[in-house]
Amino acid sequence: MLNIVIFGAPGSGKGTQSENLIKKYNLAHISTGDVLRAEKAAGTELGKLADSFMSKGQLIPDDLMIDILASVFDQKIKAGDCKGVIFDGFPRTIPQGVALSEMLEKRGQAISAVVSLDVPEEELIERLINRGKQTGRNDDNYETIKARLDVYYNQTTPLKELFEKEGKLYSIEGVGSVEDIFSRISSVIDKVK
Ligand code: B4P
Repeated sequence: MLNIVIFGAPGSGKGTQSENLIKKYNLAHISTGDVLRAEKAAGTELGKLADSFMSKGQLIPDDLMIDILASVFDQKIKAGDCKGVIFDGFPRTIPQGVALSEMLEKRGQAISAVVSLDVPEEELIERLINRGKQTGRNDDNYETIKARLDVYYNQTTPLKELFEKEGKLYSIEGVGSVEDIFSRISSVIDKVK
C-alpha cells in the first residue's frame, strides 16, 4: 500500500494537490480538515467541539484526532479498492506523527513518503484571504490565518525533522501553477511506489 503524507502550512496547496493525486494513483483521501468540517455541517457534538478550536485557528486535541484518524482510515480501506491513502492535514504534531506510524505498523504498513510543500508566508496569507472571500470559510480571515501559521511553525514544523531522520521527507517548491507542482509531486511518488 502507498501511504503518502501531504505536508505543509495552511494554504500550501495540500487539499488542491490531493484532489489530483487521488485520481492519478487511485488513492483514498483522508483530509482531517474535511472530516471536521463535515461534522460541523452535520451539527454533531464532535463538529461543535471541533469548530470551537478551528474558528480560533487552534488544533483539535491530539487524543481525539488520533482516534478519528484510525477510524476513518479503517473505513476508507474497507470501502474501496484503492492502492493506498493520501493523508492531508494529518499529522500536525509530533504525537500525531508517532501515532500514524504506530497505526500503520499495527496494520503491517508504513509511511511511503512525506511530501512537504514549501510556500512563503506572504503567498500563504494571500491565498487564504482569497479563499475566505470566495467560500466564507470562517477560519480564512487575517487574524485566524496568523494564529494558524503560528501553530504551524510551533507545533507542526518539528515533524519535518522526525521524517527527515527516517529518510521519508521530500521537500517540493509549492509556488507555481497547480499543474507544475503536481508534476513535481508525481515524480516523488513514482520514485517510492
Ligand atoms: P485544513 O482543512 O487541513 O486546512 P488548511 O491547512 O488551510 O489547508 P487546505 O488543504 O485547506 O488548503 P490548500 O492548501 O489546499 O485544516 C483546517 C483546520 O482544521 C486547522 O486549522 C485545525 O483547526 C483543524 N485540523 C485539521 N487537521 C487537524 C489535525 N490533524 N489535528 C488537529 N487539528 C486539525 O489551499 C488553500 C488555497 O490556496 C485554496 O484557495 C487554493 O485554491 C489555493 N491554491 C492551492 N494551490 C495553489 C497554487 N499553486 N497557486 C495559487 N493558489 C493555490
